[in-house]
Amino acid sequence: MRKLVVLALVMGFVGVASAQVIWADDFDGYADQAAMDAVYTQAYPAAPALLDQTKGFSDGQSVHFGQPTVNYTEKMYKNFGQEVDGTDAAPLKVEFMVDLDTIIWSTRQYIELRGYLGAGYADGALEDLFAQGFTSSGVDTAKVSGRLIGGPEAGWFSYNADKSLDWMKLTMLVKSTTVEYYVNDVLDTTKTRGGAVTYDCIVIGSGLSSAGADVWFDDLVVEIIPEPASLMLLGLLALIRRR
Ligand SMILES: [Ca+2]
Repeated sequence: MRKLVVLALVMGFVGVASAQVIWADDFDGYADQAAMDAVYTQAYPAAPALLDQTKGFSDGQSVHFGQPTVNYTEKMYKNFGQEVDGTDAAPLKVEFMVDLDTIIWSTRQYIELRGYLGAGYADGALEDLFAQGFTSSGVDTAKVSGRLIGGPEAGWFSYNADKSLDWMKLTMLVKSTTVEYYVNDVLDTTKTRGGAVTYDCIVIGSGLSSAGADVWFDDLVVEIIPEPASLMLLGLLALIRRR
């Protein structure tokens, strides 16, 4: 009987501790550009964000941004088909790998989590936005850049972390009243988020001119992660089971 109770508890916490994946893409499964374009919407179809079939982080493919000379080029988005939000108990995580081939001030490429009044990209007013990547003005352009548009700290900001020529893992954790920005799993900056808003799409690429560096994004994950307390309990239960 006791074993059954422990098993039920473990199953319960496994349920709590399993991340709820909202969107995930390693860009590895696309046979060609058309296959990726069938999954994402290109904001500017005449100058699309490009599938790179020669380079990736954990595999051989990624999404690649060259050096667009004009605005309104190279940006794509994915609507989640649902509204999501994060809390302290269950943060909403946006994570991806990014690579640069040159460290130069003029790079403008990033990934954004957006929330519109309606059901997805450009459906009514833009209510909130968080970004990670690189921008070229109003920040220390030697560093990684981040952005939020709501709350008392709205605007672009510079990370503590420098840009790198190695693949970097960038992570945003949207919690109840804060957003945490991480580089390679290390907390870099914490900002106060605006009011309660739900999020409905992910946007890849700035759509802006971006001279000097090529940028690749890979291994994108948007998910709601379990609270650390649940993970700790799960670990404890696993220990009890082992004993
Ligand atoms: Ca990949």
